[in-house]
Amino acid sequence: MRKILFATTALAMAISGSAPAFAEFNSRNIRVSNGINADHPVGNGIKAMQECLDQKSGGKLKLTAFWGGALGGDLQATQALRSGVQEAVVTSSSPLVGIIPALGVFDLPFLFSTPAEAYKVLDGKFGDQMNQKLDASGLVNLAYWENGFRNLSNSQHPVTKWEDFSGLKVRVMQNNIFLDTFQNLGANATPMAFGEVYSALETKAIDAQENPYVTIDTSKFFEVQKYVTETNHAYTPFLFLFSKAIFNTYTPEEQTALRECAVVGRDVERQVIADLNKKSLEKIKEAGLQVNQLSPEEQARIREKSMIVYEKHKAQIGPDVVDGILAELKTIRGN
Ligand code: TF8
Repeated sequence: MRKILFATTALAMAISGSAPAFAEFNSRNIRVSNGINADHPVGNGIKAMQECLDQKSGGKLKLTAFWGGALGGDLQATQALRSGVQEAVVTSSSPLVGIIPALGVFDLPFLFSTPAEAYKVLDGKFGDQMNQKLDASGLVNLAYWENGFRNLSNSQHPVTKWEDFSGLKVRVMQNNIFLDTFQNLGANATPMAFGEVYSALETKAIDAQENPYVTIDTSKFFEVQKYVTETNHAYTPFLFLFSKAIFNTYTPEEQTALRECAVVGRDVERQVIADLNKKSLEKIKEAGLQVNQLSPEEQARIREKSMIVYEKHKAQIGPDVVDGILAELKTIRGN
C-alpha cells in the first residue's frame, strides 16, 4: 500500500512538475551533547524527537547524540554553542548561572513541590521570559526537558535530620546557590563538574552528591554510595539548548520543526522519568543502599531553615525574577 502511495505521489509530481518534497529542508547533522548516559530518559526523548523530525523533514534533520560528557560538560558544551561550534546540548540550568544569573531562580531550595507545577511554570509565561534571557546570550532554548527532583546520596551515615548534614563532604553543581544551600545545612560543600563525580565518590574525595533517582541509577552512583535520603530539595530543569548562531542560518521550516519536535521529545522524556523513578529507586535498594524518607516535621524544618538562601541570592538573581516566580506559584497553588 505504501509503495503504491509513493509511486502515485512520485508520478503526480512528475506530471505536475511541482517542487520536490521537503524542499524547505536542508540536510543537517545536529550534534546534541549530554552529560548523562544514553540509558537516561533523555535518550528516549531524543529518539522521539528524531522520529518527529524524520516525519517533518523527510529524514533531512538528523540528531547525533553524544553521551557521558563526551563533548565536554554542561558548561563547556554550552560555551561551544555560544561560539557556534556545536549545535545543541541538553544541560542543567544550574551550571549556566554565571552566564545568565536569572537562571539561578531554579536553584532556590524547595521552590517547586510537584512536577506538575514545575511544568506549568516552565512551559508557560515564566519559562518564556527565561528563554528571552537565554536568547540574548546566544542560546535558543527549544524546550524545558526534565532532570527531576534531587535527592541526597552519601557513603557515611543515614541522613534523616538537619544535624546529619554536618561535615558531610557534598559535591554540588558549580553554582553559588547550591553551594550556600549546602553550607547553610552545615555540609562541607564542594563545587565540581558532573563528569568528575563518580570517581570522586569512588576515591572518597567526597562523601556525597545529590541528583534525581534516575541519575543515581543511570550514572551508577549507587555502586559507590551507601545511603540515600529522599530530600526533594530542588527541581532543576534541563534545557534543550541550540546555538543561536547556527539556528539563525536554518530555514524557518527547519526552525519550526526543531521547536515542535523538541516539545514532542520533552513529553516523552518526562513520561519516561515518571515511570523510571520507581524502578530506579528499586534498583538502588536492590544494590543494598539504605533509603530514608524525611519525616514531614523534619522536611518542614529543613525547608524553613533554607529560606535564608532566597534572601541572600535575590539581588543577584533579580528581585523581579524571584518575586515573579513566587507570584506565579501562588496563583498555580491557589493561595
Ligand atoms: C549535575 C546535573 C547533571 C546533569 C547532566 C550532566 O548534577 O544534575 O546530572 O546536568 O546532564 O551536574
